[in-house]
Amino acid sequence: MVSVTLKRSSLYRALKVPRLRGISPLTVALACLLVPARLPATELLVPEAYATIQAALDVAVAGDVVSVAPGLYPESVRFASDGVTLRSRVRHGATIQGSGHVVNFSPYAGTVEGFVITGAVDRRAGVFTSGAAQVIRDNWITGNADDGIHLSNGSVATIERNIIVDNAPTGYHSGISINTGAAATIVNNYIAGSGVGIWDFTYTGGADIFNNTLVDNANFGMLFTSGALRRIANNIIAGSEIGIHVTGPYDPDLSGSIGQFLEIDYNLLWNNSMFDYFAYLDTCGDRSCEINEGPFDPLPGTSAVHADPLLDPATGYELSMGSPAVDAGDDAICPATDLDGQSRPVDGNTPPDGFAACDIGAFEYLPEPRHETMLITGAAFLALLYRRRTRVPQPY
Ligand SMILES: [Ca+2]
Repeated sequence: MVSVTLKRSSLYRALKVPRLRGISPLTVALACLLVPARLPATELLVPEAYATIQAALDVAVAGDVVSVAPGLYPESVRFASDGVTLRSRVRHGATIQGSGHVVNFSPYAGTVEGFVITGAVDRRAGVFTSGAAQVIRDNWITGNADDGIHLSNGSVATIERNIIVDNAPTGYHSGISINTGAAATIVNNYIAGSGVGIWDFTYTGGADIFNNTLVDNANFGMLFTSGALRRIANNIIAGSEIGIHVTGPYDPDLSGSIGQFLEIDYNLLWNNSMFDYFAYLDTCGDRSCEINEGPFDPLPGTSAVHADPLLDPATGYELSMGSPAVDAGDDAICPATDLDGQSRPVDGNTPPDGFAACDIGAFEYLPEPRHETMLITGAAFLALLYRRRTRVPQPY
């Protein structure tokens, strides 16, 4: 024992490391080797501490938040670690203007929220993922020359409350493109002005698609070319050539009925110039006997609405009073909020009928205070006014 103590003392004298009462100097030395250069769960401030978003992403580790002040950031950015959150401090206050994939997760998991994302050149996407799990939330994705969001190679993404407008307006350029092996949950997004609103050709992954509003996507509102089981409900799909286009199933195990791999119900389809639904069926599973079954209207499912959604002319996407989308959705899958973060469901009838039912689409209609509703109590009236006035994008 004595000899060991002497050896340690000699070591620390030689290194000029002071002894700490009750703590082995050797323990301290080992701990110093194990402690990372920077503790996790740090907030990295751009531009206060890091001049560019990329500089912060390059040093961020799991649990960190890269917090970006309002302003224009002319860079394409790429995640460099798993589990990092890239956040605009003010919703839509910071703009990332790139030329390649503007926000590129590949191959990492992470979150991007609150940005304006713009500027991708041809064959590049506003947001690009490959592998791992991502959350893409509360962004305004616009002015990209190809897909707004492009998922690939096993990516599993949650895509919610994004405004995806005026990206490439032709061909198969999509607001959201879900490629081979990827999967997604797509909720409360507004998608307009692409060639395709949502294109799913995963074959193995698929997407659940709830409460989105898709308008004026030139060719297809939604295009499905694969056979994964999924549900499409509570969506508004208007102003395309074909509202929902289904090809397949190609998997023999799923052959025979579109209903076996797609559950399509509670959607509002309107003003799609060729067909609301169009389907090819492949009953033998190898495409050799593919037959044209379209227009197939309605596809299996219930409670479809075929009427003008009466979108608010002031915004182009919120519902107006009396819209057939109000209180017409499936409450079983109603998200807790709408695109603006408004709690849902809300009783949208005027006067209220006492039932808070989910609306179809990305926005929950809030009844205006009207003469007919003046019998409600003063407190409820003020609450309604307050809710209406706060229905604008809020900072986090
Ligand atoms: Ca409602």
